[in-house]
This record gives sequence, C-alpha cells and structure tokens, in this order.
Amino acid sequence: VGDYKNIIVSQAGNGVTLITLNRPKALNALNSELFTELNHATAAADEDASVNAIVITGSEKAFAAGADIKEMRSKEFAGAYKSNFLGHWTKISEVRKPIIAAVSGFALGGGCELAMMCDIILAAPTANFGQPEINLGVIPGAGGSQRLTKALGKSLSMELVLTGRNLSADEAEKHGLVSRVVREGDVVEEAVKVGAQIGKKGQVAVQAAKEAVNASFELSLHEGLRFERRIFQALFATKDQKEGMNAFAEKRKAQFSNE
Ligand code: CO8
Repeated sequence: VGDYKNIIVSQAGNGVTLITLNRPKALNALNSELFTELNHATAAADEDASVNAIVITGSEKAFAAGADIKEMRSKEFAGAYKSNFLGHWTKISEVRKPIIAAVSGFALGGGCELAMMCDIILAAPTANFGQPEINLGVIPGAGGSQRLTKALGKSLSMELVLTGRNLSADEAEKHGLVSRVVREGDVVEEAVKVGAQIGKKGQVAVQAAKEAVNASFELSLHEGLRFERRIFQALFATKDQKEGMNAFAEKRKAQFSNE
C-alpha cells in the first residue's frame, strides 16, 4: 500500500494496519522523509473505515535508533527554527484510532519518543529504551523530557536523560513505560492481536476511551473527571451502548455497528 521509501505498509487482517519502519542500514534512524511517510500512512489508516487499529514496528535489531544523526549534524539554529525542525514529527499523536508500538531492539532518542507517541507499547525481551541525546550535546526533541517523565516519574527520567543510560525491557515493564514484555519473536503478532481485539469493540467507544485517557495528561483531575463523565453520558446516544448493554442482559455476544 502506498508509494513509500522508508516504511512498509500492509494490512495484517482483522482491521489492523501494520506499518514497518524500513531503513535497515541505519537501524531505522528517523528523518523528515520517513516521518512525512509515517504521517501520511497513519492519517490514511485513520480515514479508512475498514481499519480499527494501527501497529508500528521496526526490525528485530531496532525499532528505531533515533533521529538520523548524520543528517542532523550540519543543521544550524536559524534553519532549524525557520523550518520548525521536528515540528511535524509529533503529528501521529493526533491520530484518533489506537496505535500500538511493537518494539524489538533499540528504541533510542526519537525511536523511544516515537514509541511513546503510540497508545500502547509492547516490548520484546530484546527491547532497549533510552534518551542518549546528552551524549550528542543536545536534549530529547520530541517528548523525551515530557512523555518519558509522565511514564517513569522524575528520578528515573532524569537519570536516563542526564546520563544517557538505557532501560532493558524488564526495567521498562517494571516502571510502566511498556504495558508488557512478550516472548521473543512474538511481539508483532501479539500487537496485531491486541489491535484485532480492540477492533471487535464498538469503535465510537474506543475512540472516546482513547480521547479520555489522553485528556488525563492535559487536564487537572477535576476537569479530567468532568470530561470523562460528559463523554460517558454522551455514549448513551449511541447504538453500541444499547447493543452492548442489551447483549449483556440477554446473555449473548454484542454485535457492535460502530454507530
Ligand atoms: N542516526 C544515523 N545513523 C545511525 C543511527 C542514528 N541515530 N543509529 C545507527 N545508525 C547507523 C550507524 O551509523 C551505522 O551505519 P554505518 O554502517 O554506515 O556505519 C548503522 O546504523 C549500524 O549502527 P552501528 O554500527 O552503530 O550498530 P551497533 O549495533 O554497533 O550500535 C547503537 C547500535 C548502540 C544503537 C548505535 O548505533 C548508536 O548509538 N546509535 C545512535 C543512538 C542515538 O544516539 N540516538 C539518538 C539520536 S538523537 C535523537 O534521536 C533526537 C531526537 C529528535 C526527535 C525525534 C522525533 C521522533
């Protein structure tokens, strides 16, 4: 699907679009062209009524080893500022459908940040997370100081960002950066399964749930609870609510129409 040079897009069945980062020679280092393609592919999946979830993965060795350092090294402030360098790299966080990152190997710098822009991170035992920008004389540029801190808390995030040390898959699981570590070789399959499982729910509720959880990162508790309650109340206007609750009472499986 699509005419892409840096990613491979395929349909994994059951309404799941699989996007594979594909710059093997550079350990999937991220550049503007790759992100333009990723934005395009995720937006297309978001628009496509036959798609319910998106999985983003890399290779066995690397989810992504960061922004492309060789392309970045000659940048100057004025150019970076005028072109709003990295400005469009966070666009996938605007996608409304759930995105699952299936991470094997290195997820460093921008790679870790890309995984954190996704809604769920599943990790292979080989997964390795870190923000090594400090070793390059810079700092994280796409959420590493913000999303990482929300996931890990201050002390551990500070340690990673200030020393550049990486987290193993087990540590990442222990501290809540990833939802779980799955068996070697199974991470993509498992992520697709999770996507398919979400696909069987009522999709209005799925999008509402994603929106509500994400709101918790932006709003005060009071405002967040109000937002949640309003959406909860609004869902009583959907056919899926009637179907879901009637099916329970009638002891049968719900058939959601996504309306
Ligand atoms: N950029 C460019 N090329 C890279 C990168 C990278 N980030 N990472 C690896 N490569 C290239 C290597 O240069 C090498 O190329 P070549 O074969 O031509 O020499 C090839 O990939 C294979 O890499 P290695 O030989 O180094 O493989 P190793 O297994 O020995 O080491 C490592 C793997 C440890 C991952 C190592 O490659 C490494 O340290 N990479 C850099 C990690 C890093 O510093 N990442 C942070 C980059 S800065 C950043 O991400 C800023 C974030 C900006 C926001 C992004 C928004 C999403």
